[in-house]
Amino acid sequence: MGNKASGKGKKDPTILTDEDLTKLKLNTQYTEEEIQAWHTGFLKDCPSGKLDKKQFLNVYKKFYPEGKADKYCNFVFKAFDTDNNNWIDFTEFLYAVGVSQHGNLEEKLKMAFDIYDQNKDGQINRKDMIKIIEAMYDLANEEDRTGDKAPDKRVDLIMQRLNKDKADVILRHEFIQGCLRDELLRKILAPNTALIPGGQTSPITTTTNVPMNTITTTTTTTTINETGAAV
Ligand SMILES: [Ca+2]
Ligand SMILES: [Ca+2]
Repeated sequence: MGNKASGKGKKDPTILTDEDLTKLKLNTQYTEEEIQAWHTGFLKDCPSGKLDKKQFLNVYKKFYPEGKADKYCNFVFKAFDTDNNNWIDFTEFLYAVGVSQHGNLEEKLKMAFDIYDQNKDGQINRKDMIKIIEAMYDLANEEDRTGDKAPDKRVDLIMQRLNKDKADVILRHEFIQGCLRDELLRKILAPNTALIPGGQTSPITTTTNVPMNTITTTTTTTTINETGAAV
């Protein structure tokens, strides 16, 4: 086995290497033909092979003309950009789409965790969580942030239910186990559910015809109100 693509960032992002293909076949349910087709579409929208934050944000903005998408978009972008190089390459992109389309609940929750865990150290704290709740409110154009809707109140509730050992941070397995056993938590925390109130679809990019809600997937069919919070 060669390791020609091991030097990440050095390889040509427009090229789908054998290594990429193998990885994607292993980690998604797409066939080789499907992967190739996605790749062609991806390059049409992103000829450089790089989906950058600006482009990503433009899609979100179109989708949420009333809301302020910037913050939330940043969270999602960072979660998709698993190697932290500030652009989404094709493998990162298709992995995210794959989880959205075919992932089981646990895989989707893992992705939700990644959205919360912005510094990628495998844990989320109160501050992280408050930020994302605020970003969700922005996205939904929620003005009322008082009483039960206050982000810190909401986070109190989450921490209470999620954080059984009362530590300051929530680890990945705590998050996943907590959301799996607690539907209310899932409603609040699975941001991909909250992201698409009403379950609209929209192209993530103009020509790849990836429905937005396959990228930002619905984790469950739970009902979410306009604030992105559990009803
Ligand atoms: Ca990247
Ligand atoms: Ca973290």
